[in-house]
Amino acid sequence: MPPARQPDQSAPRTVSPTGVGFDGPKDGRDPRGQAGDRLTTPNGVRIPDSDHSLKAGPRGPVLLEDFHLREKIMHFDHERIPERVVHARGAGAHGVFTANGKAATVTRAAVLAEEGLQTPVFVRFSTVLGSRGSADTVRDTRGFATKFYTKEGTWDLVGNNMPVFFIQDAIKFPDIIHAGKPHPDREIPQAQSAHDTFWDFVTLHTEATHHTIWNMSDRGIPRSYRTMEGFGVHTFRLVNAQRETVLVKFHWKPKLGVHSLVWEEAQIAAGCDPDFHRRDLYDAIENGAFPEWDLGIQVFPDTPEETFEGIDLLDPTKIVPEELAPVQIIGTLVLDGNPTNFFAETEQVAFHTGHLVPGIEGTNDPLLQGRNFSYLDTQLTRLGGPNFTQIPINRPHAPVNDSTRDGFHQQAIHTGQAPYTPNSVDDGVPFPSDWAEGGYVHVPRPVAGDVVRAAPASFDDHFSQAAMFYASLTPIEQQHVIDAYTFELGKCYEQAIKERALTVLARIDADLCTQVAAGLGLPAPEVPKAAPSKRAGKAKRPAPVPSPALAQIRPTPFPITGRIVGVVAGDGADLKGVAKLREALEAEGALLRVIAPHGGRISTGRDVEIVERTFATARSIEFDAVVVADGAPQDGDVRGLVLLQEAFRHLKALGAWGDGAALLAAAGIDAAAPGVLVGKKPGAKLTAGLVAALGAHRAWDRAPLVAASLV
Ligand code: HDD
Repeated sequence: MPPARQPDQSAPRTVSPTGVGFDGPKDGRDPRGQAGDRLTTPNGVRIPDSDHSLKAGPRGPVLLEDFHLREKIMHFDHERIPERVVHARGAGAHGVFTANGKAATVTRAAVLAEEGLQTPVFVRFSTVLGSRGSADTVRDTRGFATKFYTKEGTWDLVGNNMPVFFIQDAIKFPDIIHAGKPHPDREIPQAQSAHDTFWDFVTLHTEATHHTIWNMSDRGIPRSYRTMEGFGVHTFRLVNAQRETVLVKFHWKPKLGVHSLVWEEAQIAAGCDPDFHRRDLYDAIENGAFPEWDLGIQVFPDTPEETFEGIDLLDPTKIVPEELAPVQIIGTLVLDGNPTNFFAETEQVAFHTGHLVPGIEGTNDPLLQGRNFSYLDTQLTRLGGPNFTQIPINRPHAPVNDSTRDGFHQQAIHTGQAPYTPNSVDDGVPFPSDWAEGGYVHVPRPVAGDVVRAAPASFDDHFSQAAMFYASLTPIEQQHVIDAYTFELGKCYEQAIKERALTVLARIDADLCTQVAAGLGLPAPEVPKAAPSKRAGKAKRPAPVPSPALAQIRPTPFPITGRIVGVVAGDGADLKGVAKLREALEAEGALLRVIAPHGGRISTGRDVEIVERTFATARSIEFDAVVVADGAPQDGDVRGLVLLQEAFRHLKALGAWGDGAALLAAAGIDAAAPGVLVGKKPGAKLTAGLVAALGAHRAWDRAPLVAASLV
C-alpha cells in the first residue's frame, strides 16, 4: 500500500527565539537545546563527573574509551564559525515595526502598507572593517541591517548609517575592502581606515570621495547605535495593489536625534571600553529605554531615465537632498528585546538584499545587483550550507513550502513524495501563486542594450555631492572633518598618497584642502576649475547648494532617554541631594550613576547610596554629563580631576552643588564656561539646566574656549 499522502512540508521543528513559528514540545524548549536539570552528553546520557578524564589510575594515562572527553573536546574544537568577511563586529536586538498606513498608496507590501500592522524584526548594527573582537568606536561606517519577519515572507533592509557607498559597481567591492582591511603582510592596523592602502585606493578611485567625507565627518564615530540614522542607500522600486510603481530611498530617523562622539572620546573608549556601543544598546534595552526610529521614504516618479532633479537614482554615491524630496514617515521601529544568546541570534543571523516581499523590488543599481549575488553566497561559507534559513533566527514567520531538500544541516523531516512542481503524486501541492494570490510577480520592465563593461556618464561626477555635504555642515562639524582628514592622512607613510589626497580635497573645498595641507605640512594644490572627466566636458564646477538636513548640530532639543549622568560623591556627601537628582533625571528618562573613590556603599549619617562606579572603573566617556555633589571628596585624587577635565574638553555638561564647585575649580574648570551649571542645591534649576544641556547633546559654544585652553 502506498504511504499516506502528506503534501504539506512543515517548517523545521526548532524554536524560533523570536517566538513565532514554534511547533516543538509544549514546554517551550528546543529539543536540541538545553532540557532537564542533569548534565548529560550530547546524546542525553547522564554523567557523574565532567572535571576529570577517564584514566588508568589517578596518575595514569587517559583512556581512549572516554567518550565524554572526546565529545566535549570535539565540540569545543569546532565552536567557531568564520566571521563575516565584512561587518564582523556587531550587536543585535529584537523589536517590532509598526506601519502607519501612509505607504498604502505606493506599495502592496503589508509590512509597510497596513496601518497598525506590527511586524517582528531583528536588527544587527555593525562596524565594517574590524574583526569580531575589534573596538566599537573606531572611525568607520556602521551597518544597520533589519530583518522584517513579515507575514508575506522575510524582507531584509541591509543598510548603513551613511546614505552613499564607496563604489558604484559591486565588482569593485573586493578592491575597496582589501584596501580598507589591515595590510596583508603585518595585518595592521585593525579596524582603521587611517593607513596607506585605504587612502591609496580612495584617492585613485575618486567615486569613493563622497562616502569618504561622510566617514571623516562625525557620522564615522556615532555616540551610540541608538543615535544613528540608517539608509537603504540604493533606490528601490515599490509596487502598489494596482501594479503602479514609484522609486524610493529608505531612511531610518532616530527619535533621539543623530549624535556622535568626539574623536578623543572615541579613541579613549576603544581602549577603556571596546564594547561601548554593544553595551549601550544592551543596557538601554535592559533599562527600558527602548531605542526607536521612524522609517521614512523619499518618493520619486518611476521614469525611464530613473533620475530626479538631474540626480541619477541608480548611482549609490549620490543622495537626493531632503529639501528636494522630503522624507515621508511610514512607520516606527522599536527595539525592545535583547538577544538571549549572542551566537544563536546575532552571529547566525543572515541578511540578504534579495530577501524581498511582494510590493518591494530592487532596481538596476549595479551595486545592488551584485549584492544580490554576494549575500547568499557568503552564507554558504559562513553558516556551512544552504539550509541557513532553517536556523532559528533566520526562520521566516510565513509558512514555508519550498520544495528544496536535503543539504548540510538539514533540520526538517520533510514528508510527501513530490518535492517538485507540477506534480500529481502529492495532489499538486505546493501550488504556485499569481499576483492576486500574493505571489512575488516582478513588474515587467523592458531591458535592452549592448553587452558592455561601462557606466553611464552621470556616474563620472565624483565631487559635487562631497562638496555639498561639506558645505552643509556647521563650522564645528567642518572642523571635525578637517581634523579627521589631518589625522588619517597623517598616519599614512607614503608622501605621494597624501599629496594625491590633497588634490581630491581641493575639488571638495579650498579651505578644507588648505587646512588639511597645513596640518600635514604640505603645500595646498590649486583648485581645478573644470570638471574632471572627459565625458563631463569642460563644464564649470557650480558652487555647492547646502542641504541643511545633513548637519547634525541643530538648535532643536532632543529627548534625553537613556542618557547617563555621573555624580561624583563619597562618604559624607549630600546623598539626599543625590537621591533627589536621580529621581528628577529618571523622570526625564535619563539615568544617574554614583561615582565614588571606593566601591560598595557610601553613607552620610543615615543616608546610604550604592556606589555604581569607582574612580578606578569610571571614565568620562561613559557619561553624557558629570555633576559633583556637595561634600564629595576634595583630596585632589587625580582620577576624579581627569574625569572632570575630559568631560569639559569633550563639551559635556558639568555641574556641581554646594562645595562640589571647588572640585570643578581644582580641575581648572571655569564655572562661567558654557554648559557648566553650579548651584547651592540640586533643585529644579540644576535639573532643568542638565536636561536642557543633555538635550543639546554637547555645549557646542564651549568649543572655542576648549580649543584655546589646555584643559
Ligand atoms: Fe554588504 C554584510 C551593508 C555593499 C557584501 N553589508 C553587510 C552588512 C551590512 C552591509 C549592514 C552586515 C549584515 C549583518 O549584520 O549580518 N553592504 C552594505 C551596504 C552596501 C553594501 C549598505 C552598499 C550600499 N556588500 C556590499 C557589496 C557587497 C557586499 C557591494 C559585495 C559585492 N556585505 C557583503 C557580504 C556580507 C555583507 C560579504 C558579509 C556578511 C554577510 O554579507 O552576510 O556578503
